[in-house]
Amino acid sequence: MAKIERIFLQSGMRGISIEHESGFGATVTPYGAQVISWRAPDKRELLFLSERATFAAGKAIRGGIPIVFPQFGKGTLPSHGFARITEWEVVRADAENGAAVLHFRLASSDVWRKEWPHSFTADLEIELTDALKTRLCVRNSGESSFQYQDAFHTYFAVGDIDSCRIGSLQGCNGVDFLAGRAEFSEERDAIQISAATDRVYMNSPRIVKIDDPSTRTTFVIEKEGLSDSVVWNPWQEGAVALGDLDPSDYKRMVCVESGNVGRPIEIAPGAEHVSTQSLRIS
Ligand code: TA6
Repeated sequence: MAKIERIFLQSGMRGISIEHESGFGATVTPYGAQVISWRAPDKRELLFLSERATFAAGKAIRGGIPIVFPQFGKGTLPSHGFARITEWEVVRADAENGAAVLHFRLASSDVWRKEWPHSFTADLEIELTDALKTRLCVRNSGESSFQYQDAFHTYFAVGDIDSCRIGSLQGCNGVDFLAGRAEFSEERDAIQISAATDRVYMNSPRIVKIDDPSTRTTFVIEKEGLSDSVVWNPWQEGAVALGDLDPSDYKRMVCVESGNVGRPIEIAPGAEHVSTQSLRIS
């Protein structure tokens, strides 16, 4: 049977801790509807969360699975959009068929209407079994079509970035954000990170894997309704510049983000789009 517990995080922020009978656990805060912890049965943390992460209104929490919506990266809105710096409504927190199920909702309000004048509802469902599933349904509740980008900006905890291998992206075309958005085609069957990396792989496979030999872990990312994968590591210079990472944190994390980045999603009035990611370890 799944366990659900309401808790308080650092700086008094609310959280919900969940555990599945398999022994997998997770912690989610309604602030940003953000997963900040995903734990293996042996209690090992599978997601990276910076010890310097701020848990304060208006600031993004560095780690876990930030929800990127409605904008990826920089633009008219704060970086990666307003969803991750807004309190979501807790619609549901209980067990269903043995899984722990959380449901959060965010609806358009006047706060960002000037910068993003669209009416929407966003529903995020999180389901914990021996996998961690996040499902974002965005519905257009307005009178005109709008476009948006979304992503699960997942920070995977790794033992040693030098020995990690990201597979399944060979043959993808992409854009390198650190080389003036230069286009590239990925030749490697296994990508190793050995410097600051910030690349979007367009139309990436439904399943992308990260091998972390130092912890004998393979992360299996399965996505649907999410066309692209972003691979990011700030490396040491980027970690220092961000301020909410320890300078050596780049060795212990890698972001592989399932998103709709290259081509925004467009939904007509009354229509919706569902983006789903499921994470497992093997
Ligand atoms: O997903 C990669 C990226 O867009 C990088 O360019 C870097 O900005 C990273 O996200 C973190 O962004 P944040 O706004 O969370 O500091």
